[in-house]
Amino acid sequence: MTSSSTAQGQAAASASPQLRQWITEQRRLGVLDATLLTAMTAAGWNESVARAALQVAPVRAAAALPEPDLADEPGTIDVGDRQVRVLMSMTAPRVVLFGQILSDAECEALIAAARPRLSRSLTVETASGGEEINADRTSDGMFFQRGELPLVQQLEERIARLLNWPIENGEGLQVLRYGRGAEYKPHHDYFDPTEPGTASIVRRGGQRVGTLIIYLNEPMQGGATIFPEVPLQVVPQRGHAVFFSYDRPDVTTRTLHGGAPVILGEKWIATKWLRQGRFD
Ligand code: PD2
Ligand code: ZN
Repeated sequence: MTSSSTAQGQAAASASPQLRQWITEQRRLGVLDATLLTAMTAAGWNESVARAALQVAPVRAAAALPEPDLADEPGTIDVGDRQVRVLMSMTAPRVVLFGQILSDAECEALIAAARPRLSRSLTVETASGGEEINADRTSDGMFFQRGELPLVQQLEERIARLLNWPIENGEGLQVLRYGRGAEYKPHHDYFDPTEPGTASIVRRGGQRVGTLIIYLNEPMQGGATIFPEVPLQVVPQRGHAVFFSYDRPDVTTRTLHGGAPVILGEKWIATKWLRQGRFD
């Protein structure tokens, strides 16, 4: 490799995912690369980094997915106010297991804030676009508004940095409690495009493209998150999180997953679903 191609490679590596995503979005809006280069250098970007970013940024936003930066095989990822551990990753399906996304005290605080607001979980009913009680999902749950509490805001900022995905594309954080025997039978998190209600659901924010399930406590027995087609079983550990993404709303993503019944104790999780676009 020549020294100039090494320098180019270094410049490309310093073009942050956020910068690349911004370029892709501007291109989608019809802004020419020459205009983008002027804007980036005016904003203080080094010109070679800006040129490299233009080269590596995807041309079409549709291909972009939430994704942690694992190219250099890091053991931890800096999310601003915390180092999140990378514990396991696989590519097909894309599943990554993280540690220490929340401290024990933060897990307790989220549970305490959510507990008084729990009610029986509903599932989105794609046949109509409404919500319904579903025998496949026997947990209790609640949603926080985005940024509703400082802790929620902090967690959302961590997730955005961890997965290189805008906060605005996230649904409100959902907290779920599974008592003994409660479960969430295997399902996909994307909305089935063949169902009549899906068109109205995806009008706000587009399809779901990724899920982060954060474990807030540890059931004594049972309650694993399962991916039957992989097969993979993630045992809940407080402060850990499992992430998976799906680039199309189709079974071939092999992202079928469920919450196995809790046998002993209870299970608390927080789920962040990520959409293609702004979920306002
Ligand atoms: O609680 C779980 O492990 C689980 C399993 C499947 C949660 C979800 N899906 C979800 O929140 O989408
Ligand atoms: Zn799910």
